[in-house]
Amino acid sequence: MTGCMTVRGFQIYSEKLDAETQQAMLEDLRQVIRQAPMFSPQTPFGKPMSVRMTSAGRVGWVSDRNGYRYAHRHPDGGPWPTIPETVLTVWRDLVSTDRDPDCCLINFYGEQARMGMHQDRDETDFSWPVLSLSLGDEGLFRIGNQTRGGKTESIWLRSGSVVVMGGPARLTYHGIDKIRFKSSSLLPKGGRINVTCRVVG
Ligand SMILES: O=C(O)CCC(=O)C(=O)O
Ligand SMILES: [Mn+2]
Repeated sequence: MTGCMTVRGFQIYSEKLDAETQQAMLEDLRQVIRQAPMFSPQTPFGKPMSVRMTSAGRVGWVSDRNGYRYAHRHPDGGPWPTIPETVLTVWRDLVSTDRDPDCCLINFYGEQARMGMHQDRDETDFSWPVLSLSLGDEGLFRIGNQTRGGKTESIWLRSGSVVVMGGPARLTYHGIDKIRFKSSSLLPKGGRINVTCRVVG
């Protein structure tokens, strides 16, 4: 495991999770997806998002014509599964043992998927960091500023990379510009999974 570097307050562990841990986490996430299938959200403006997603935890993140928000139920009406232990272990290691996250959002990026520059600001409590775990193909992560625009820095997140976005970086703009499709063999059909854990408040 290599160390941690800090880019604009984002703590980046590029090789945090070893191959065995990645495989175990993937199996746990597949179990979550079986209970709470991935869906394709729409932005509040009615545009389909290129990323597919689902959640585990007390609440899940959803988006549709009614806005971006946390919901107690999956869009199908079912409950969200509990957050897998493999994910909680990383949270307790890098963020806190005092409390677990409320939401574990699972994003899937196919070959053409991306995520535009945004802030994570649908939570009511910003005092806790957001923990991000990457599995599968590499994704080009762009880090901006506390307000939209300005110079940015980009870094490739690979399978097993972990990012902690806390303190002043909690409200920094960020996004995913592209995926290096089939750069990893973890997901046999290619693609990238990103898991973000948040205290919602
Ligand atoms: O895919 C990533 O690495 C970032 C995901 C993200 O920013 C989010 O879900 O809010
Ligand atoms: Mn985000």
